[in-house]
Amino acid sequence: MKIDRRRLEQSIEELGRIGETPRGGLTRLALTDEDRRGRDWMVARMKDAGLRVSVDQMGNIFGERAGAEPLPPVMMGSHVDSVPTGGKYDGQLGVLCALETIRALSAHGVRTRHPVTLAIFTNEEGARFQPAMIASGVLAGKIALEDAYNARDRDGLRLADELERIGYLGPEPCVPRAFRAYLELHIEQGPRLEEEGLSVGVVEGIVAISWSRLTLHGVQDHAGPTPMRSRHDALVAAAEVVTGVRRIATELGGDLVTTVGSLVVSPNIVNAIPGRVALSIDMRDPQDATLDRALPLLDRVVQEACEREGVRYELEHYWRVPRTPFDAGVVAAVERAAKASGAGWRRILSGAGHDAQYMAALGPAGMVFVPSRGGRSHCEEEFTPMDDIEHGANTLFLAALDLAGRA
Ligand code: HGY
Ligand code: MN
Ligand code: MN
Repeated sequence: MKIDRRRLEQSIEELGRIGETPRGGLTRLALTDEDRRGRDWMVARMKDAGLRVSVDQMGNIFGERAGAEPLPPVMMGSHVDSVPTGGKYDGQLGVLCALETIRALSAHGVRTRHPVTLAIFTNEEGARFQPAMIASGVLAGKIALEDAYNARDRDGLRLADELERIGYLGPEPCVPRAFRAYLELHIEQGPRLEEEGLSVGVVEGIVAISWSRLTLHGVQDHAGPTPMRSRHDALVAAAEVVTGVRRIATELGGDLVTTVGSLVVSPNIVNAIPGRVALSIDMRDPQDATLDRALPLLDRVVQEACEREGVRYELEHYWRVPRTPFDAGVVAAVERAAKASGAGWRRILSGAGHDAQYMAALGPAGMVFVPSRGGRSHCEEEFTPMDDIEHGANTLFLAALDLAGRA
């Protein structure tokens, strides 16, 4: 038994057109009108597939295919929101391969013992509202609903109000729910599978992640008459923080990665000394202990940069997800499925965060990776060949069938 490659390819093309950018990428930020259109398209396909669709308080969408027995479901999911000028595969592939798995079960007339549920999680990317994976975080009981509701985007709009506005503030409580297993197919977003000519990654776990936000308060002044000796330039301090964050990664070495991805300057004009800079720091490592060493180094980098420039600051380490090992039984089921699919595969660790990270706190979870061309992601160049997608989707299908059992 296999998935239907053509039907899957067509769904990828159709969903990929909602929020498509002129260069063939995707901008579908959480809770925007494009996100609403993407959600509506998915809900229509889930109903076409005969699923019982429900929406919870965080806008997470669930589509359940009944099982022969009243057992906890095998859940498969991912996200449909993207980063700005992102790609059409991050998140999209996970929900569409899960949909295709369900369609294939029906096409082959398979009744499973456990129900099979498709899940679509809100705001996985953390691009519009922070932190990332906020809705699976609430579902896992790791983030308070009120805190999530009060998250604001750069225009000051509240997450709850935007959920309401697009019509996806659902009635179902967003609370932990039992499941037999959670499976997520996702692009690797790194170079390993492609370098080794493999189609499938059997994911053993996800790295530890830390997000911090830093606001630097200098003295806004005129770029002309203000003597250099009396300046307190928030952007000069920020520049030293940016290079200091990179230095932490080079000094601690290993697999630690550090990134300043967002930097907002005000007043951000040619002829004024920047009075305020807000920036983000993302740090990740396979070991929590390394992040525990890196964070005090970050504190020191910020303190020294601000002392040199006479700038005040607020630094908040506001999000931390521990290194997440996946359930050995689910990883073994994914490995069996990869072997049965005939694809080239290897075990692999995820350097990107996923909703599976929070779902692993609730029950047995695992992931299936497919390659990223050139290892690229979170960019319009993001791409995965259909042959690899087919292998990954068949692996997901076989793993879900293995875990759900045949009636
Ligand atoms: O940040 C991440 O790793 C994911 O793309 N949200
Ligand atoms: Mn993703
Ligand atoms: Mn992503």
